[in-house]
Amino acid sequence: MLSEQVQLEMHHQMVRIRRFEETLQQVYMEGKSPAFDIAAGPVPGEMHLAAGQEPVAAGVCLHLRVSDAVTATHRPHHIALAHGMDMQRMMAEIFGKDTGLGHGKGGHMHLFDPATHFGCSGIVAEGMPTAVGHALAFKKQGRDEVAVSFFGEGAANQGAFHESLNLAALWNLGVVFVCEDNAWAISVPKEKATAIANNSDRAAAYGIPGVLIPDNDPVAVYEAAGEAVARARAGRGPTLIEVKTDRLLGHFEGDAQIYRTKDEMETLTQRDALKLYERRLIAAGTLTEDGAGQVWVAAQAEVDAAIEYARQSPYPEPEAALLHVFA
Ligand SMILES: Cc1ncc(C[n+]2csc(CCOP(=O)(O)OP(=O)(O)O)c2C)c(N)n1
Repeated sequence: MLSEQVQLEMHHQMVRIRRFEETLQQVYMEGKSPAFDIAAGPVPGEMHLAAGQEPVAAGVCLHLRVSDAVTATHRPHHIALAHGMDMQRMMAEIFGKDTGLGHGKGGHMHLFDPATHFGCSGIVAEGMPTAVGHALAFKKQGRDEVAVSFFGEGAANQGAFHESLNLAALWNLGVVFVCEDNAWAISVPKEKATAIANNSDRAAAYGIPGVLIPDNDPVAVYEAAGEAVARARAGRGPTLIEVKTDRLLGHFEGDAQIYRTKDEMETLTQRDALKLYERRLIAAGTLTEDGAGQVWVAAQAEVDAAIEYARQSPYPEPEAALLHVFA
């Protein structure tokens, strides 16, 4: 049984993420509509939001120290927030501002933060070998920090997935691989691209534990991640966790999602993991209706402050364009 504190903290993190993603969804569209113009408005470029995938972030990251290494994907906000990234500097980076984590050069898919040992990339599957490298470094330094790699089920068909699992297993490294199976890689359904139903079964090929979380439940994720992180910290090697999660929004903002049926969209809304979890906490008396409302209001205020910080921040000077980049 999870402590009330952990249950409430997971709810808090999930609400923060949801408000962040939904607010950013609105702001992103400023200046881009009615004719979608990807370069216009305060947030230029693509935008991949993770509403619906909050249980994965909240359930895993509550076990981590900021000194643990985390790698994520082109859909990184939920993980970055749950791992403790500064929301204002993160938002400023998304807006391309000089006060951003990468002085506005990376944007939303390239959030790099030494303070929380966090990195992500627009290159699918990039984070897996990077996490193995982090874990190898921790081992050589005699530290008990762990590395966690989050990736989509589409990425699990890349060679880097297999290479990473093999080396992590062979060298007995403290890596937790977390597959966020949201059933879609852009518009490609999983069953059209993957030979087996559950990527967690692939762990057996490398002699490591494979754990399947069949629904988008933060408590189940928290429990599985607890074991995997403890195992990694104790020097007992890697684990692969697969969570069947839900991408409530499009692959990117502006995606018309013509590949999804109306029925699927309705089912997704009805089984929204955050709403179900909140109702469960209220039914159990762990949270009151008022208390839940306050969490949403506080989260909105935190996000609004981050948006305001990003809007007010200056763009980098043109002379800085070639600083800190490969040229
Ligand atoms: C190496 C590489 N190949 C292809 C792409 C184009 N691409 C961007 S996202 C994506 C789908 C990724 O699907 P998945 O790993 O399931 O993550 P999700 O988008 O569902 O979070 C693809 C193919 C890319 N960015 N990098």
